[in-house]
Amino acid sequence: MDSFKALTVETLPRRLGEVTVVADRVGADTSTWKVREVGDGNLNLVFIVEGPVGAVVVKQALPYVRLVGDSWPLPLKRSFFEYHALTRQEARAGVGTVPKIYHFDHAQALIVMEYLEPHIILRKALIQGRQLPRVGRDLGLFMARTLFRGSDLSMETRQRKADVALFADNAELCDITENLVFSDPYFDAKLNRHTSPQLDPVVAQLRADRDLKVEAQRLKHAFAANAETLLHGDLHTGSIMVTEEDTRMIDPEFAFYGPMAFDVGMALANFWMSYFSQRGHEEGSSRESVRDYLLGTVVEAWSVFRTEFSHLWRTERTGILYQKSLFEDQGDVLASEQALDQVLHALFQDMLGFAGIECHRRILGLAHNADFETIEDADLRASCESKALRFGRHIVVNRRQIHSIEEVNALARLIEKE
Ligand code: SR1
Ligand code: MG
Repeated sequence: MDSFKALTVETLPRRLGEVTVVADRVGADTSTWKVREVGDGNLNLVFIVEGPVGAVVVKQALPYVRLVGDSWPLPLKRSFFEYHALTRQEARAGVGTVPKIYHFDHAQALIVMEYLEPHIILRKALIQGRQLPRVGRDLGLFMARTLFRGSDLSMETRQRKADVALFADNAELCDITENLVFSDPYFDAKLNRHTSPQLDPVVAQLRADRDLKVEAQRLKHAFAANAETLLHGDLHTGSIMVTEEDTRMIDPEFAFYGPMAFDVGMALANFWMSYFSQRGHEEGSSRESVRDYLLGTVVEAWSVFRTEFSHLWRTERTGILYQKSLFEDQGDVLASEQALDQVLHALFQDMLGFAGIECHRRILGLAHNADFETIEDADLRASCESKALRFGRHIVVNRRQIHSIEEVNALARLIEKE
């Protein structure tokens, strides 16, 4: 087995030209290949390889965190987890919800996959003020199908336990989330940064907020201890590629078995952050309709998620939890509906908690969002960020008193107008 070597634009054709499936997709004569490195994420190399026959994407893990450098080593095995997560997501959510995989090389930590064109990253589209009509529905379906079908509500339990054990080895990526998401934002951690000194007073207030810190740790406890389903693990708007007609979820290298509400909370938080950032992108023309679109998309994603999850509950509940033999087979359909309501209610509350935490870490922690970072005017940026921080605090701490997604959006509108 060849030892790992990071690819470059120059070495890639030689290294992949002999892989039949790649040559078939791009063209056999590697001298005709055009290779670009386009990775702008925090961790990996990403190449687009184009040739006379077609194009592919090559994603390769590096043995360290790209954003920070080789002072922060990170295992290559994350590529193995990404590959296995993509295959499970495609099986559970359907062909066309994730990129097609053409080739996986374990030793080189690389995945050759479908080049999605003319797709762009959803976050970039939202910063431009584009309103993608399919994304709420597609995201809601994807989350319901992957989260339900990866859980003990659906899977054969021995197989699920084996899978939990397999993904438990993605511990270093979980460690990143456990620290960067749940703890660092709430104290003066070394890797923290916030770009606007104007935020100093609100940051100090959050870090002194006992209720918030206790809730953040309760949510961290759920993240670390509740191996409920196979999560994407990093489902934000930078992990979604879109056109007007198509939506694909990418980048599940943080995949592991955790609480269902984590993916949903992280995804919706990024729409709410986009909402609070829009004021910073108005440049003379109002973004009111974009703001309405974003809150509408949140409602759609959540209600499609709920409806599809409920449908799967009623039609595919083949696992060890809430067995039909206890409920429907005894003629007690209402018991099954009561249990479903309770599961969805708990999921909604935890979703709000995870969403609020995600808002905080993207403004105060190491890994920020371009939604805010690309606002040049420092005062305007700080005002947008401060609203998102206050919104986040409210939905974390008061999540048990909030009963509908419309209530959350009404709160967002109130804070946005302040
Ligand atoms: C050091 S990695 C920082 C962040 O980038 C990834 O996309 C995840 O969101 C992670 O938290
Ligand atoms: Mg990523």
